[in-house]
Amino acid sequence: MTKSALQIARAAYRPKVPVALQGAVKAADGKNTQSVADQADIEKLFPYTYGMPLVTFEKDNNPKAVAAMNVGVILSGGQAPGGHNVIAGLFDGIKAVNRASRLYGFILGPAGLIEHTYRELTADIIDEYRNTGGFDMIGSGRTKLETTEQFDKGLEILKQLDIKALVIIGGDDSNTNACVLAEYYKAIGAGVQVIGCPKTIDGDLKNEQIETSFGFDTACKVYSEVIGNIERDCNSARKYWHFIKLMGRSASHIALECALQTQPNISIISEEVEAKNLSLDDIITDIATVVAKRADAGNNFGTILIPEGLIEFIPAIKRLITELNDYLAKHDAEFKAIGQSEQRAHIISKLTKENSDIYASLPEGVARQLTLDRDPHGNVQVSLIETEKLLSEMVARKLAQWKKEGTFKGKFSALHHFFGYEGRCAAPSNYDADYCYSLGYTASCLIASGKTGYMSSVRNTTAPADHWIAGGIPVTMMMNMEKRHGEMKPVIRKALVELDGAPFKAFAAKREEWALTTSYVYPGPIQYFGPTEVCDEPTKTLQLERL
Ligand code: FBP
Repeated sequence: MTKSALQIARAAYRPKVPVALQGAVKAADGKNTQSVADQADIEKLFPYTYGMPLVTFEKDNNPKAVAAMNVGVILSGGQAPGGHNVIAGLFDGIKAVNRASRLYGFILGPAGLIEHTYRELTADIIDEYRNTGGFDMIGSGRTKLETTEQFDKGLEILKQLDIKALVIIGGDDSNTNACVLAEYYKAIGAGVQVIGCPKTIDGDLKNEQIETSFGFDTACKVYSEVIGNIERDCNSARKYWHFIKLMGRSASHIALECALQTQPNISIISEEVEAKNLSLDDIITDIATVVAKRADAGNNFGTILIPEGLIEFIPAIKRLITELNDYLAKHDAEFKAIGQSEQRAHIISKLTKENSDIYASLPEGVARQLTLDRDPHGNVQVSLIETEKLLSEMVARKLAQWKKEGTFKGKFSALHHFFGYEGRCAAPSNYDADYCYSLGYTASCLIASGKTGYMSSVRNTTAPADHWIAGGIPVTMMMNMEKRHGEMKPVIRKALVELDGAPFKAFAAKREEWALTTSYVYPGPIQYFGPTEVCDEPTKTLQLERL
């Protein structure tokens, strides 16, 4: 395989690790824990894994010999930079405990466990992938691991390979399922531990114990680089408004972080839209007002960031999506049997008056996108909805009306971008390379300590890496009950942007200035070699949260 010069140089990078992980470790159990809410319900559903203590790893000066262990690993869900380093850390960790330990990777996500497709990950394979982006070492997938049939099928191969523990690297849904699996295997005495690792570029798997999910740092830096480049182009040509949609599914953490890094003219934060009960027209009016004000100052250009989940947070559209979800869940086959040209009219005729009116007012393309297949977790596939075009089209209409009325005298020409997939497989930044390696290594320590139903955790990550704290958090601690597909389910609480949190407040204090002035910041590409302030800086979000 031909490699780029950077790939070759980067392969030699040695991730920085916490002091505690630099030799033999022992687990120190902390206080017993409780779930963040709905304690009685969660305890009832997880009698074997509820209430376990927090764990911290410390240096062990009198290590005992540990038997070799076979471990399985799964990458679940969307790609996120650093996944290969989690696996490398896990591999090095189990080998440090006993050279005879073995690691098996299940192919293409949870499906590999159910279908018994796997490969043994030997040292030469691991070395090929150290510090690289992507999940291609074993692939990933979105199959949900949720039924006892799947768990039992998985157990067959785990037993066949004499696997003592399974590490599931995934987001909130995958880690919830990992915990259900841990509970089940413990309940039936299967003798297989299950450990989770917090992955997702979306940044929405975090809480008091999990500072951030891996991949968020690198993905935001990649997007901020290109947003900065666009801003500079925008400020050079001075003739376009750039509407940039950013991945992140529901939460707006990516949009907020990129706004803090690049200081665009407008950034929409979905959580604020919902809290203020804004309508689509309110959002359009706000954007058009900034466009008009900038035009008055002779600036017919600007940059707007839009979180991909926005439309689900506009309360009226959320109600529409809820009704659409219910309708499509019950009448999927009937709906699919209707010709595409008839589908819009069909939906309009089936919805309640309020929702039908909103649906009818949406541009054709967006209306159709709202009826496309849901993902396996039942979510609308927001990355397929062209919100950036929806907004610019409606802003253009509003400005045309204002022009007729004589209140807008400028020009408005829009360009559209969507940044998502470009950032998910980038070579991990130093932060993600170090963080991921430590998460994987910590997972091996949790396994060696006999833990199950835990998520690997590495904290204090705004400090230099040797001061980071490695440990484990019982997954049940992060859970609450939420309605999913009409039923109450135990799930890890998703972290949305907090409007009283430091990152949002820092943005809100500056956004009016950024709207009217041109205060763009150009972060440039991720640097892998060079001074620490250029190469190792964590996200602004994390720095502000930990002030
Ligand atoms: P995860 O939550 O699985 O990490 O996925 C994140 C994400 O990149 C979202 O930001 C995006 O909406 C979605 O995946 C896209 O899904 P797909 O890769 O299936 O197109």
